[in-house]
Amino acid sequence: MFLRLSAVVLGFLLAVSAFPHIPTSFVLVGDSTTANGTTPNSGGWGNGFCGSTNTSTPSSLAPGTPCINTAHNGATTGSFVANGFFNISIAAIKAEVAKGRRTLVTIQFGHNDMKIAPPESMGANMTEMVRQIRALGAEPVLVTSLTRRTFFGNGTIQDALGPWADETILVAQRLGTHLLDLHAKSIAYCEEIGPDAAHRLNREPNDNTHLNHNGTIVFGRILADLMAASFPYQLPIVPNPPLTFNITNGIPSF
Ligand SMILES: *[C@@H]1O[C@H](CO)[C@@H](O)[C@H](O)[C@H]1NC(C)=O
Ligand SMILES: *[C@@H]1O[C@H](CO)[C@@H](O)[C@H](O)[C@H]1NC(C)=O
Ligand SMILES: *[C@@H]1O[C@H](CO)[C@@H](O)[C@H](O)[C@H]1NC(C)=O
Ligand SMILES: *[C@@H]1O[C@H](CO)[C@@H](O)[C@H](O)[C@H]1NC(C)=O
Ligand SMILES: *[C@@H]1O[C@H](CO)[C@@H](O)[C@H](O)[C@H]1NC(C)=O
Ligand SMILES: *[C@@H]1O[C@H](CO)[C@@H](O)[C@H](O)[C@H]1NC(C)=O
Ligand SMILES: CC(=O)N[C@H]1CO[C@H](CO)[C@@H](O)[C@@H]1O
Repeated sequence: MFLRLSAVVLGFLLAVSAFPHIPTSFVLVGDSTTANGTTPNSGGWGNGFCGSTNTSTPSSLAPGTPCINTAHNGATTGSFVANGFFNISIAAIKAEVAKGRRTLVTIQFGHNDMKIAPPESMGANMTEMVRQIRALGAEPVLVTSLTRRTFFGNGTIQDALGPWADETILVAQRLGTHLLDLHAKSIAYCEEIGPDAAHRLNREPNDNTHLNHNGTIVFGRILADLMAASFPYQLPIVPNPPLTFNITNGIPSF
């Protein structure tokens, strides 16, 4: 019975992923917890979501789906614009929209914004990013900050990013954008797998912020599943049932 049911579920998932979608592109905007990890003090979920031939990281997307990671380590919403990185994002968005593609743009900040200003400052800057992205004919998708994997002795996550996640949610509600609550989902999963397994996903043993290869696979899948749920049956996201099973059930994959 279980096998039969699994076969039906698998068949359904394959059918969904094979469905001819509107040509879609993704552009990622954010800090090091989204970035591709090419520089030290970097490495987020972007490679696991987009895939990376450079690091042999499998993609969460159907083959041929453009996914352009413009996230930059150390960036706040303010410095991302002031240092010209947002202009690089804008150029990528324009190029994808010009090809007639539905272009989804993720925006995730907080890790560095929290070091310099209250949440409302990030919120105001995010609001302006959303306005500009919409003006280009693309769709902003707000993402709450990936959690740091720092634990209290009792096994709960020591969360400092909460107010910045809440601000992101507030901006999404005010502006009516899609919202992926990566902050809540990543806290829940890290608390379920516990500190030892969570720290095996660290880029360096004592770096609880950035992700190694296995970490980008896990959190890239969490992002992909949140995205697929937010746009049901619309996106060229390829399911990974065994990895999603581990994530949903709090089982460490690595
Ligand atoms: C990583 O991201 C940076 C900044 O966007 C970009 O310059 C670089 O080409 C990317 N590297 C790879 C291997 O994708
Ligand atoms: C938001 O942008 C303004 C400049 O427009 C900048 O002064 C401020 O520091 C930025 N806030 C954050 C949190 O980056
Ligand atoms: C980004 O592009 C705009 C429009 O071309 C320009 O006015 C602005 O100076 C650019 N920002 C940076 C930091 O180069
Ligand atoms: C865990 O410890 C922290 C820090 O002492 C405390 O704030 C929190 O309430 C505790 N949580 C639980 C579930 O015991
Ligand atoms: C799921 O977790 C198990 C137990 O750690 C592991 O052996 C397996 O490789 C994981 N599967 C995936 C797809 O990550
Ligand atoms: C990733 O997981 C594999 C399989 O468990 C393991 O062999 C490898 O050492 C891990 N990589 C890192 C960087 O921890
Ligand atoms: C993160 C990573 O492995 N980056 C490598 C990508 O490839 C270039 C050469 O093309 C290397 O210099 C980077 O170290």
